[in-house]
Amino acid sequence: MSTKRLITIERHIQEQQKSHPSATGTFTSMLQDMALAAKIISREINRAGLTDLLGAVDTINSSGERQQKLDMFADEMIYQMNDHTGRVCAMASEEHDDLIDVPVEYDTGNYVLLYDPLDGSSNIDVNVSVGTIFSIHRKFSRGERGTLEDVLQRGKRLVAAGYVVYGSSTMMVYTTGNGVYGFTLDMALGEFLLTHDNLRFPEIAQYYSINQGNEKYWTPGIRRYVKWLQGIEGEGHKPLAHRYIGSLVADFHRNLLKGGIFMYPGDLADKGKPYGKIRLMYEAQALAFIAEQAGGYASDGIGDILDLRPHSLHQRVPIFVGSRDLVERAEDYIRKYDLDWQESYKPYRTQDAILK
Ligand code: P6P
Repeated sequence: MSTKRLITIERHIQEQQKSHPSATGTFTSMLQDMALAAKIISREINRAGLTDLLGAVDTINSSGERQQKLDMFADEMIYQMNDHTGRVCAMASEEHDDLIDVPVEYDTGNYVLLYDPLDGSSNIDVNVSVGTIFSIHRKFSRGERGTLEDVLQRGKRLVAAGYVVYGSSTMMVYTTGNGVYGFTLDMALGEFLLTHDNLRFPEIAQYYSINQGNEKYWTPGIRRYVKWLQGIEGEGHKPLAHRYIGSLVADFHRNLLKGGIFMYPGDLADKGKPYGKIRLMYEAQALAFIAEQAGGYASDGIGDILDLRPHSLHQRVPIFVGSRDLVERAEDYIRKYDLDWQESYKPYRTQDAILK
């Protein structure tokens, strides 16, 4: 029996609160309730095949994707954990077109919760890892109720971010700005236990993640950068291995532990996804904050994703996230070979926020 200290996520979050003198129990309880939601979602994912929770419903989300039953379950679970607590002034979810207001019968609080309740859900039916992504901003608008301004904040202003990966085991990884910590769910105890203390990207990266099926739409810079990653172009360095699960959280998590880069670039300007596929507000910002806290970096190909001034709730963003040296090299290739793409992307990148 290991004599190492068993630290539950609840206790770790309490400890973390002490390093935030201004933090109140509210913020701590939000994180603890996210852990509870993760346990409940994990249980449903693990038995989905047996309780007819698999498969799609006939609604479409903001991304134009057919919603899976477990998407809806996860979304409702996270919403119900927070709508009545008086902790949040507003929420935003991939599964809702608009800002989610706190019901008028409940008090509001000083935080905004953004979440993708079940990312990669199209993989559920084939038993591939999926994930939950969340991040927390502090309210700054003057009114009692939250506004879109409270949601559309730059990633640099995040107070917390995390994800849950529902894989061979269920793990919750979070940061409040003092490093990144990973917890593994002990199903017998029903507790998330600290298993990855102060996670950092390894010095040497092993993997690169990109959908090779989109190669015909890659810009010249991406094409050349991938050749560099493969060791075909460049100074004769060791090639990286290609790993692409098609589930952002799972790919990000593996790259965080083993070193690597996840990319979903913007396509050639006149193709399907000139700004990529990943959403800034409830996917990219959270992973960028975690990556930065773990010694990595996240870029849209031009600059730090955490510096981007958001303009809309479901705005997409090209993303290069992971080991800092790999992300910076991607920026170099784009800067050198993708001037046309940069010119076509910049107006979208810097457009004014739509607050009405
Ligand atoms: P593609 C899942 O739908 C998702 O948003 C991410 O989890 C994943 O990384 C990406 O899309 C996969 O997209 O176009 O490569 O299938």
